[in-house]
Amino acid sequence: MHNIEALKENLIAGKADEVRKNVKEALSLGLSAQTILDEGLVKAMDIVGKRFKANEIYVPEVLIAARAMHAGMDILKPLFVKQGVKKIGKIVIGTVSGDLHDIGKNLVAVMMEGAGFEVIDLGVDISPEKFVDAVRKEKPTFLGMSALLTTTMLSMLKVINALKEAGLRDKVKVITGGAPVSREFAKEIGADGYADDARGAVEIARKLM
Ligand code: B1M
Repeated sequence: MHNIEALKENLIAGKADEVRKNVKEALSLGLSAQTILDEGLVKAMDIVGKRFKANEIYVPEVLIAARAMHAGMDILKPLFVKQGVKKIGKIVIGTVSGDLHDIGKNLVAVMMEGAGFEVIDLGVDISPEKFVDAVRKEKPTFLGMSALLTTTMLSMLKVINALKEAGLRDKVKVITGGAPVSREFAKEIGADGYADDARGAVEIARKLM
């Protein structure tokens, strides 16, 4: 079987060790890290998402698939991140309050790092207070927020309001993203930018510099 097909099947089945092996094999066959990410890991996770939505699989299966995705990403990450290159800016990033989805946010973090930004990843379920504290402490160029649930996307507005209250809103550019977030929504809540994927996040950051 073609290596990428095997990788996808193993990711969907949540076989982290196999995924690690498949990613290493794909690299040794000369496939680029970007191709393995786009055509393998992300496509497989898309299939997982569709099956989850259709109630063909449930949270435990999705969780082990997510773990397998992270296992693959861990191998690719150093290949995206250039060592010793002077950083062109800093981004504080996190998934908003009440939301535990981090695969997309992690991809954005890897791509931003690869593009030469210093990334401070706060993790998941980050409260407005924590975002504000991090902006105060780190003085980043960008604040990136990710939300995957329609019930948590409004937390982004809470963060923006909290930044205003802290007198920090004009000190940082706010970038938003995640499946339910749209350009219109981002504009409505007063964010500076929106991206629908990780590469788009890098593009918008470069544009806003
Ligand atoms: Co959740 N989940 N989930 N889930 N989950 C969704 C989001 C859902 C759409 C599935 C569905 O029912 N159709 C649905 C949300 C419905 C809605 O609100 N409209 C849903 C639900 C309901 C839930 C629970 C409530 C389920 C339950 O418990 N009953 C629960 C909530 C938990 C919580 O957060 N409080 C839950 C739990 C989970 C798991 C823990 C099992 C797992 C998360 C594991 C993890 O992340 N570590 C999970 C997963 C994996 C998914 C799906 C299947 C896949 C998400 C994903 O990782 N996609 C998802 C279905 C789907 O999206 N199709 C689903 C791959 C990833 C690469 O894409 O995250 O979109 P994505 O990120 C992209 C872009 O959006 C963008 O770039 C990324 C890379 O290209 N992007 C940004 C993301 N952040 C960005 C930030 C930016 C810019 C771009 O700037 C800063």
